[in-house]
Amino acid sequence: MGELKVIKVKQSVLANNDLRAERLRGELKEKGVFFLNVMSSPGSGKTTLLIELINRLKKHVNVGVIEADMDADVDAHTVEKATGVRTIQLNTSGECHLDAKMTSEGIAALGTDNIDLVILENIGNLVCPAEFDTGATMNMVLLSVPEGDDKPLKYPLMFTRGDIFVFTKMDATVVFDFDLEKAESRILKLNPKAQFFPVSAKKGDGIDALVDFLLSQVKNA
Ligand SMILES: Nc1nc2c(ncn2[C@@H]2O[C@H](COP(=O)(O)OP(=O)(O)O)[C@@H](O)[C@H]2O)c(=O)[nH]1
Ligand SMILES: [Mg+2]
Repeated sequence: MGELKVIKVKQSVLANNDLRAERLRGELKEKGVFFLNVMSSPGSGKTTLLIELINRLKKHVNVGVIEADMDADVDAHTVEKATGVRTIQLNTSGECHLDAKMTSEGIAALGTDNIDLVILENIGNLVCPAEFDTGATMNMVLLSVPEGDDKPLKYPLMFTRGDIFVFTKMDATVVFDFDLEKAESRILKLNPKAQFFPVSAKKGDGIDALVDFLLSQVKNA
């Protein structure tokens, strides 16, 4: 019997994706567009936080939004209605991640004329989106208080991929035993350069600090 041929499909898919993502990052940098990829589990507060952020950011920079979901378009309607900024919906037809090709198509559909900051609300999932470089300038990962401070232990790749980490629903610490210091030290073990922003979108706590940080990044990009 001859030797069995084994083809490492996933590796080549990821290598191709990395190339495409680098190309997209370069194109956006040339155009002066900052691309923020927002990742977290479903229900952790992405849409709610983005509305709060965008309504403050839009006074200083021009924002465009890409909402990604497997099939739905409810978040795109919600964000557009609440912020008035240019928003499109990407549907992946059942795929649980976005790759650089899909984000390139999304950004082309959104259009980058007069846009300084493109925000992508990625598909709610702590596993698949972490595997694919979208071409983003920065990855912002959310962890909500009700999910628990152990999630960096269970989903290490996601917590390695993030550049900044937002602890959401901090108002809920009164009913959940979420330990902020434990969460931070677990993330720092995976990702020593991680930066943290505890917020409550419901109460408004911590939002201004995150807005100031994002503005400084967009303006210095
Ligand atoms: N208590 C509390 N609830 C929040 C906060 N942010 C979002 N939520 C709620 O969490 C649920 C999911 O929020 P959503 O923004 O849709 O999460 P997404 O699925 O990650 O986009 C909704 O019922 C929100 O009202 C917060 O800061 N505090
Ligand atoms: Mg959402």
